[in-house]
Amino acid sequence: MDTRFYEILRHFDISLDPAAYGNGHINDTYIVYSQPNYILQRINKNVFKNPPAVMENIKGVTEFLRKKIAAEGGDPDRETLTLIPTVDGESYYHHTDGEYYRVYKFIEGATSYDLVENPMQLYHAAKAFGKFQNMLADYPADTLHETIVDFHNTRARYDQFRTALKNNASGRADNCREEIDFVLAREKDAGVIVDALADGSIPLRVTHNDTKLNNVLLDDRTGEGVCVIDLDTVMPGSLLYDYGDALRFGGSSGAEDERDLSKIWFDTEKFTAFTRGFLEALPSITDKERALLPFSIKLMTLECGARFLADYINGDVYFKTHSEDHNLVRARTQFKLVKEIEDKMDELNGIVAEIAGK
Ligand code: ADP
Ligand code: GN1
Ligand code: MG
Repeated sequence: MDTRFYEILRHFDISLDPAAYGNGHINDTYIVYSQPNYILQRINKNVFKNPPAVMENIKGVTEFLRKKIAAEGGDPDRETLTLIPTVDGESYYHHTDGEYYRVYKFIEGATSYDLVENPMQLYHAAKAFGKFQNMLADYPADTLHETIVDFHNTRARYDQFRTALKNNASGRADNCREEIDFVLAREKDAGVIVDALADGSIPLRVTHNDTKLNNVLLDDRTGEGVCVIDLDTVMPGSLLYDYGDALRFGGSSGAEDERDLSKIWFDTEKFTAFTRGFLEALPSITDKERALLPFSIKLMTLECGARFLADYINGDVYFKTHSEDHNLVRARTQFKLVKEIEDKMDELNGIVAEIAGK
């Protein structure tokens, strides 16, 4: 059995570790330089209440993907995450400090982008996320744990938002009345996707649910998608969650935490590139799903903005922050984008119809 996991934990003082890595908002990620390199992660227990269930999902999904990738002649070590087991053969290590750690093979020769540099990156990311959904289409969905309950249930997100307002734990609610009103004024949209899933008018699929551009690695040589990562939220959901969330981030002209809102707009070129890749990869999309694509970007952006704002009001207890108003700044970019998407809705619907040839 591979002893490297113990070695890493013994020789790597995680709490003081200088080799922190990446820009995820949730887990603590470290790079372990060795031959070969590894990624070590401490799972965020505040966000994921049941880390063993998260790991059971990831183990199941990555083993399933490995077989499919190998059968298609691909390289499973590069095209999906590879968990390094502990000496006891477990997929994670529950340390005496109460924390849960896991180790993945570091995927070389590929990059995770925190900012979109050109629309082609979105085309390739869309193909990778679309392919990911395709490969999981026959995964036994009933074996998946719901790692975060109601993750993209926007109605439930509104309930959480109202609870944050009522408690006002940070006392910051008075600093952001305009933003609070922006969220509350749009509640009528909250049920559209959840209701369509519930009445069966759109299908439940196995989805990734966190399709930020930095959760896919793009090949340094070809620019193509290599591997979809950050599998903590793989759960049954809607194709619209993956599409909408990817363009929430990728369709923006700027960073998620850009302070200068004049630099933030919704970029139809990026939108077109992503949509083209996604529709090419997922010909199984239904008419109703396709009709809701632009709307889903607006809803996922509104939902994420409401989550950032709720966290600001709760006192920054969920997302990692690097300044006092980081979550408020993030929420503002999301709301600027929501407004932009609302204004461009007809144009976006027209582009989808054109790409789909409808
Ligand atoms: P979080 O849930 O905090 O977003 P991620 O799993 O997305 O954590 O990891 C954070 C970052 O670490 C990613 O955006 C990526 O840059 C990098 N990363 C994670 N896993 C790997 C891997 N196996 N190989 C290379 N880079 C990785
Ligand atoms: C978090 O883990 P990361 O950084 O890829 C969050 C997403 C948000 C995103 C906003 C488990 O994603 O839902 O959309 O931040 N993940 C979780 O940047 O809450
Ligand atoms: Mg991530």
